[in-house]
Amino acid sequence: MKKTTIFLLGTSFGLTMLDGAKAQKQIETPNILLIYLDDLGYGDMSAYGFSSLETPNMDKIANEGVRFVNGYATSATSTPSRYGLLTGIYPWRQSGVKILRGNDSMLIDKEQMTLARMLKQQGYRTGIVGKWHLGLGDDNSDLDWNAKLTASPNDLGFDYSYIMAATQDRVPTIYIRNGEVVNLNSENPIYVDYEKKIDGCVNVEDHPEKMIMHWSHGHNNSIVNGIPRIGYMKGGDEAIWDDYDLADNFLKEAENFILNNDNQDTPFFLFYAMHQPHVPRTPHPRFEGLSGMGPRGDAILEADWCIGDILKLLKEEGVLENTLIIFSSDNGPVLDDGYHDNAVEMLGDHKPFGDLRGGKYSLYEAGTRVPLLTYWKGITGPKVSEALVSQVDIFASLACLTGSSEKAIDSQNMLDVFLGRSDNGRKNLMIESQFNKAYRSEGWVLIPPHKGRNFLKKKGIETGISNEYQLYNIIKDPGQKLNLAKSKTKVLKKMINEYESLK
Ligand code: NG6
Ligand code: CA
Repeated sequence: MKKTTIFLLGTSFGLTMLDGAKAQKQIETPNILLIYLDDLGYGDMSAYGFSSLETPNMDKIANEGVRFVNGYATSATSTPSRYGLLTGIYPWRQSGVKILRGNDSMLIDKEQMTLARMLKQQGYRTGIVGKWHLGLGDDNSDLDWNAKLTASPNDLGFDYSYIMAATQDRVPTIYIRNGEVVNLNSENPIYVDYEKKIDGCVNVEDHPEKMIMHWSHGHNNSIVNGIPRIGYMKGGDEAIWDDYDLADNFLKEAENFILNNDNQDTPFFLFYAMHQPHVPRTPHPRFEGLSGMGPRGDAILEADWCIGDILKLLKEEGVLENTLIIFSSDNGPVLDDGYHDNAVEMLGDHKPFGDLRGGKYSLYEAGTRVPLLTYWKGITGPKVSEALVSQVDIFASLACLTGSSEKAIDSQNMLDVFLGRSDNGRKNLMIESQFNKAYRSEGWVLIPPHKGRNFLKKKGIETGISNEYQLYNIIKDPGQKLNLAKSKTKVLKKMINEYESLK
């Protein structure tokens, strides 16, 4: 891994030096560690001030780096947010970018520019460890888990990938390394079906007694390791993961990726896509009961511990000073997301949503406004930034940092903002829930009328959908309590015009 700083042009990072009439730009290539949690809410880590959990390692990144209070995922669910993060393109521009099943084909075209490909071009060794959820294989109608997959992260600029296909509540429940199922026994092939029950597979309907965890909604197909899941799966027993080892296993892979780079003087880019605190929540038994909030809280503590272990490794290896860490979450929090795990009952004073309205799946702020942190020892922070930034901007910002001329249509160069040197964030931002959009412009949020349910009863989350315009002053009213659409008609008109021209 890279321990020293490479100065390609100029001398002082981030500044433009005037050399006669010619401006030269400084370029740096630190290691880049992108830590991405799954469903971690704005209020879930203690640094944001709403949590009764103690997350010292996430807090270290927050308190020594830049902590964004107006940082957004592009979307209120996983697949679209990951698409926006990796491509720099708003996910709603491409049809079909919605929560994927475990056997859907890869959403991103193999030729498309991605964050990994751009950094690879700049000399990075690139890897992803953890949750993928952007589809695999060229065509899901003939997706064969028993052969090398025809499309995987390795076709999008990742030199190394060690992933779960979708989510831990979707089959197949297996690890995939560089496009091949890990520990596959060819005598016991894997079959996956999302349309119909596979004959002979252990499932909820035929074998309810095999469940050790119970579903509250949705997760009633195959049972793997006693946990009911979405989709049917049969075979592949040797390859099936241990749910309680997911965190340790991904951590080991992430750390090995960092360490294996030792003999090369190239920087690494690691997308450490953590699976916590998404359902089913199966923290390792050593975290059981530590949060007093049940598995959801314990899973967050487990994630925090993993992050601490990586920070320790970076320090021990002498590369913390030369590593830019970006930390965020793919969407907002949800308590009951389909399993009975006491997340609602044991919540206590903890506020996963912070002071925001809505949650995962929602057009209200808690759907997409997420923890967002940057930390580069000696360069960033400590700072709390109010600048408006989105994960979609990471592409252009890292392109600028590493001297790439690659561009992505929706990605704005926020490098100075991400490094805490400027407060000049985005002027506006499109926000997306499952199928609808909202629009933020500086201190205002517009939610246009949409059709659909305004409340997800089983999840206890307001969707933000209404048949009337909603307009909120998001600075004075972060909890979106007061709809000003009828009183602030001028602002409303301006917002509608801007929204219509963007969407
Ligand atoms: C939903 C699942 C939910 C979760 C989500 C994806 C049901 C009822 N709900 O369809 O449990 O898996 O998809 O979450 O099945 S995400 O964070 O990956 O977007
Ligand atoms: Ca998620």
